[in-house]
Amino acid sequence: PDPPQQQGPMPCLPHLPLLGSLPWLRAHLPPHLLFTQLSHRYGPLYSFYLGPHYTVVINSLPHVKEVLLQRGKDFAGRPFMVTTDLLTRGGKDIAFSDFSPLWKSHRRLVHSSFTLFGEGTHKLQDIVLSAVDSLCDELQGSGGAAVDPGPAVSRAVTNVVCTLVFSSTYGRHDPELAQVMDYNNGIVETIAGGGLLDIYPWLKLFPSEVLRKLRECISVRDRLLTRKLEEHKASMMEGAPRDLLDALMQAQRPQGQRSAQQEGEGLTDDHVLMIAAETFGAGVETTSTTLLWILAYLVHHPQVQERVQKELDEVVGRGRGVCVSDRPHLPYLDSVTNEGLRIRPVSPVLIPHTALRDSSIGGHFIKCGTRVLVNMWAIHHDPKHWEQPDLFKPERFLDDKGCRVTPPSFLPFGAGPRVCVGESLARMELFLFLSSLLQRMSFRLPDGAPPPDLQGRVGVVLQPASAPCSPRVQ
Ligand code: HEM
Ligand code: PLO
Repeated sequence: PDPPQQQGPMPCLPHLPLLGSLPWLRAHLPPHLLFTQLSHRYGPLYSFYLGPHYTVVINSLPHVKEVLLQRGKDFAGRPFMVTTDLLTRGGKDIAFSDFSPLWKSHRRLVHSSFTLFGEGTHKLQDIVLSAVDSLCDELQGSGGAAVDPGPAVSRAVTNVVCTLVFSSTYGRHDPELAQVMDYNNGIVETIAGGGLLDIYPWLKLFPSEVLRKLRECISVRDRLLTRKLEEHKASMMEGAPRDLLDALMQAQRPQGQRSAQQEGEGLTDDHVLMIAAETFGAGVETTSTTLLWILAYLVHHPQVQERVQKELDEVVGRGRGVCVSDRPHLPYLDSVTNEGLRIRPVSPVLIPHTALRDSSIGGHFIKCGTRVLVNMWAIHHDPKHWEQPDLFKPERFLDDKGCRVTPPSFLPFGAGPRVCVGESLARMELFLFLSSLLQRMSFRLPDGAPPPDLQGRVGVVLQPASAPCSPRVQ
């Protein structure tokens, strides 16, 4: 049942015509921290105006459940943003596309295509293990000297996703790989940052450095992707998809009674390109960011790293590689991954949602079109749900007997109709990367170096600052 109608209106920040509440939202803090701070003053549910856009911010678990699950369908929309509109050719993707029957069927198609390399197959395992081989070589090449693992980890993850989406991999010094990493970084910095352009779309009529850079990155991406698409068209074998791009292209041409027939409906070449580009971008940025956060925390907490390695020694040993079927027997490693995703969620305010119809949150009326920001950071750091939320304590995800527990206030992938489509793929990949890295090497603080910074830089994802560490062979 719905909670009773609230007394009084929802707390709202002051606002002026045109500017809305922007003068009160000046960014001396990144959004997730600013929103958390405002919740101490205005309560867990409040609103403001981003320029003309009425926006509600959710900072407590019961309201998150209402918005994402109980009334998930009411809030499954996405706002129009200039930057994501450019990135996705007008919403021909999944993540930034507004709710529509086409979005729904394309989302389902991506989901089902993941079974190509999902759980139960050995493919992902082989792909990740071969990427980890080169990653270890590269890290060990430093001979224990201080290195920033960032670029090597990004390259390894890029190669895994490249295999999944295009069946190709890059050598370490391939100029095309550098180009891919460059354009991705450029997009992460410029996209959906809640910048003025996404608030006042008409600003795009004026020269803008952000838009110039974004357009440039997008055109590099498009050249590269179009070539991949053409190559795939020429070499594809009907009925035997090699990768996500094949699966998408085959769904474009339904044959006979195939059940994917409806899902391929309306799937133009533009859609195929945008969906492939997005899966590629999401696959790379989220996984590498999470891995780097976890490595930074392991450098801070050597006793946690030793416990992971002890578990690996007991369950897997050193004589063979880790495999997917080891995962159920490695609960501590999973708890470290979860604690990493809790304390530094890749996407601390998710992607903005909008109300698709008149609805309600916490008994307050919400008008169709309202923007809704879910501050998952606040939930993941709420002292009501977590003891000492700012400390890295993987044991929170284990019970007394060492078995896994998942608290309801842990939602790094979101929930409901817009939940991350890549969740199980991401979890499997994180498991394979972390286990095989830590089986082979340890990450330590270089002598005399300060511990890595744990604040993070905010782009479309929350990234750790580059932090040198000394990888040593186990
Ligand atoms: C959406 C988290 C990995 C593809 C999301 C959202 C979050 C998230 C928080 C937004 C949910 C919302 O707006 O309510 C993560 C995390 C990852 C991860 C923490 C890894 C650690 C991946 C991977 C892929 C992927 C590997 C693809 C291969 C997507 C897509 C959406 C999405 C397509 C948009 C879904 C929609 O709007 O319908 N993810 N993600 N993600 N994710 Fe992930
Ligand atoms: C990363 C840079 C790529 O060039 C484009 C891209 C596509 C999908 C985005 C991803 C970027 C960042 C992380 C996002 C993902 C969709 C879902 C995911 C926003 C911008 C998360 C964590 O929500």
